[in-house]
Amino acid sequence: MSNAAGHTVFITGATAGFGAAMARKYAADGAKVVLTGRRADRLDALKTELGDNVHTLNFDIQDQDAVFAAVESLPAEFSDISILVNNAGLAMGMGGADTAEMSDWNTMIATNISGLIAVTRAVLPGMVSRDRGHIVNLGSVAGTYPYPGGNVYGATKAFVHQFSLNLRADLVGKNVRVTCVEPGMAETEFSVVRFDGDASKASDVYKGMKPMTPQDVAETVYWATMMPAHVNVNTVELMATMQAFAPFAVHRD
Ligand code: NDP
Ligand code: 8X3
Repeated sequence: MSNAAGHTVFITGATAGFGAAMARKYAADGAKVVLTGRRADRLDALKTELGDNVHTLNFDIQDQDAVFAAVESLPAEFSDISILVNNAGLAMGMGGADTAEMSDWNTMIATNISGLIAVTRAVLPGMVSRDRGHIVNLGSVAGTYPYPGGNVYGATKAFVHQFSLNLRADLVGKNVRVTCVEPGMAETEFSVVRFDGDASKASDVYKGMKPMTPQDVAETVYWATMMPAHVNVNTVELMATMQAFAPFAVHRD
């Protein structure tokens, strides 16, 4: 196993949760990190905390022009991205498909799918031309196992899973690896966002069970990227020990 010195790691959604934990992990291990998100104050705080090896980019991933402009704007010392972590994403609502807000569905698609592919498209040519790279996409167990209210969120994560495999297909023979990391329940701001700022509904999600932590997921991403160069970890699914699978639903009269 190598360590992260000599890497430039571009992490989307670094202002909270998994992204912030990954920023700390890679920076502590000697990487340069490029941290993105919409909350500029949090990016500034991370820069103050983590020091000179940090460059921040403040943009909304739903704005594809802003994505390409942000990647173009990188100063030379941060432009040779060797690891891209496509982490920014969100769930909005848990209503049924017949009552869910179209605007929530559109925001999830614009962020989890359109934003993720834009960052990938902006960063990938540099990786291919340098013949060095690793893209880690944040999928979810929700992309594999359906649950009530998971409708469009789960479908966006199924896209992330398949996009990751298809990237592998396109990149075979090039020195660019692709991994999809697919966690289950982990306590971050995810549920606060999902329930539109309702902190008590969000904390109920994790009541009486031990969820995973952002550090657990950061360790997993780090592990996949630090495997020797001839190994590609395709997919990692991880869950809290206290979480498992539902039985099939059967409606009876
Ligand atoms: P958090 O809500 O804690 O963090 C989400 C991050 O995404 C924030 O930094 C946020 O930054 C960023 N983000 C969201 N929307 C945008 C946007 N439009 N433009 C730029 N950045 C954006 O959630 P998690 O850390 O839990 O989630 C990270 C990823 O992991 C997501 O893709 C999520 O779907 C996935 N995931 C989460 C699980 C969980 O249980 N927590 C389980 C499985 C997968 P800002 O608001 O500053 O823009
Ligand atoms: C988040 C995990 O189980 O809340 O992607 O859908 S779950």
